[in-house]
Order: sequence, then C-alpha cells, then structure tokens
Amino acid sequence: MAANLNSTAPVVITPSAENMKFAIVVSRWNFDITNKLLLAAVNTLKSAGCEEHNIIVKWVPGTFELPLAAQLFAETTDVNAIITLGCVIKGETPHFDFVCQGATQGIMQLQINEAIPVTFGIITTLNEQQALDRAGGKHGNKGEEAALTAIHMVQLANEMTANVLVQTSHTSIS
Ligand code: INI
Repeated sequence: MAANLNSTAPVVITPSAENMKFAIVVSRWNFDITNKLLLAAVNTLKSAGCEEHNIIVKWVPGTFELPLAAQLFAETTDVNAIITLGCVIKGETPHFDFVCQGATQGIMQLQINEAIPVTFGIITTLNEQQALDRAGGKHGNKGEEAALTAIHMVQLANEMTANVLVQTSHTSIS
C-alpha cells in the first residue's frame, strides 16, 4: 500500500502494521466529523495489516480530554502508539484557543515524556465546512493521516529498539 503523508512529500511505502497494537482516543464533540476521522483511521490501520483486536477505541467527551485519555493508555496498556482524533471549531469566544492549546501541548508533552508515538488527528478550523473538507472531503482525512503517521512512528521505534536502524541515503525516502 502506498500513500502520501502530505501534499509535498514523495510517495512512501506504508510499513506492515500486522504486529502492531494501537489505541484510538476520539472526542464526542462534533461527532459527525470525528466519527468520519475514526472510520478512516480504523480502515487505514486494517488496510496496513493491523488486526481488529489490536485496535482499541475509546470515546471521550471533548478534545480537551484527549491528552489524559492518551496518557492512561500509555501508562496502563501495551499499545505501540496512540492516535488522538478530535475536532475543534472556532466560536465567538477564546474557548477554542484554550482547548486547542491544551490538547496540542498535552499530546506533544506526553509523547516526549513517555517515548511513545501519540499522533495528532485533531481538526482545528474556523467553520464546519473547513472541518468537513478535512474529514473525507477535498483536503483528505486527518484520521487517515494520523493512523499512517502512527504506523510509521511505530516502525521507527521498533527499528530503534531492535537496533536495526538502517541509515538511508540523504536523497531517498524510505
Ligand atoms: N471540544 C471539542 O472537541 N470541540 C469543540 O469545538 C469544543 N468547543 O467548541 O467548545 C469542545 N469543547 C469541550 C472541551 O473539549 C472539553 O470537553 C470541556 O471544556 C470539558 O473539559
């Protein structure tokens, strides 16, 4: 299977996710959007060979709750990576900024502190149309992107752990 991780990157080969285990934490806020992210994330993992029983899904109330939910998975389970999915749409107050900032910093801090990949499948937009465009619309699906990224980061972590990291040419992608 091949997929682009972003619009400017060359095509990369997705590693097999056959022996990988993932948690997906997903926010109930803006359910119509986050459910599309979830379906794409699960399909992406399965297409890469991940077995259904190795994909654990947990819903949380809002995007602000995602970092703690991810941390609980990191500390109490044997998953290889955690995929966070949410959707924050800007309203009339600064609430949007606090939710986005809390989730972003919490997730980054978590993956660094716990040394486990925690990917960011959170859509942050000015309106609903922009969110739909990124949940299976004209700008792809952030759930797919977060799942693909998780697979790549687990592969990297596995190479490091097994001490089989292969140095690649500075001009090639693998
Ligand atoms: N949570 C979201 O995931 N998306 C939003 O757009 C949103 N807005 O707009 O308020 C939102 N708020 C809830 C927040 O994530 C927490 O659940 C809440 O503050 C309780 O901690």
